[in-house]
Amino acid sequence: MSEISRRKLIASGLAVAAGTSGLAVGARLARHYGLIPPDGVGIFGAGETLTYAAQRLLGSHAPAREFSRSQISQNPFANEVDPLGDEFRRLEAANFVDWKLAVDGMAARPTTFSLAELRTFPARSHITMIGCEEGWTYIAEWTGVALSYILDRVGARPQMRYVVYRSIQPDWWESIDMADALHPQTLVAHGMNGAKLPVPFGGPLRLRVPRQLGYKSVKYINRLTLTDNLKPFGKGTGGANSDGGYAWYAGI
Ligand SMILES: Nc1nc2c(c(=O)[nH]1)N[C@H]1C(S)=C(S)[C@@H](COP(=O)(O)O)O[C@H]1N2
Ligand SMILES: [Mo]
Repeated sequence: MSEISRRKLIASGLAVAAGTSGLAVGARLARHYGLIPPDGVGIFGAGETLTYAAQRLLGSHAPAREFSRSQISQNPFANEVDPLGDEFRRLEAANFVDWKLAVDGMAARPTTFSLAELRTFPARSHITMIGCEEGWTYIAEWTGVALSYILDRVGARPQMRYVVYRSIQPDWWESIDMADALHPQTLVAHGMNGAKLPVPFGGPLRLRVPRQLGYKSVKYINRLTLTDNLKPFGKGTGGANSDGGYAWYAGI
């Protein structure tokens, strides 16, 4: 961003602090930069749109805070999930050898990867905090394949704007935009604290999006869809959580 446009943005941010007229300015700016979140017409309206746009413009490359090994939580809290179902239990009984991650949509080479294959890809790790919107957090080391590596591998088309990710739990799916999809900390995670990712924490495979709240880190993922349009998915807001009234962009 040029210095001038950055200054303009900061000025409009100040206008926001000054009152509601600033919201209109911010919303206009957000539209100009193509930064209207898919749920931007939701109950939170312009204010939420502005938060998203401001984070995208001012901090789109800022990494989530990383911690030291000594800060890893001794007793991380796994949020309870609905019963995982027969198919999951069958896959688990066979050590997940048949777990697959399908990657489809706007890709030159749509591909289905096995877990074993994903484990041979270059791995990255980071020690970050995950936090639930309900208030609790823990710090863990996450290991996995950078989502950007997978996008590269399948020949993601430059027109794509979102990655939709789905779980074996049909009610759990989410999406992120390219700022998060290409961010080096966004991982298709298969490890936690030096071991295979345990089932309560989303094993065998979880999308780890450390720059957003916990509900964007969907567990038990089995499908990624590259798209330029979120409208055809669910109610069209971009995720199961935003379909239910939460924010689509849950930046922290
Ligand atoms: N498939 C699936 N993914 C999920 C959930 C879930 O119930 N099912 N819960 C989400 C919520 S609300 C949060 S806060 C985090 C919790 O992560 P944790 O269990 O590692 O603490 O996982 C998210 N991913
Ligand atoms: Mo949560």
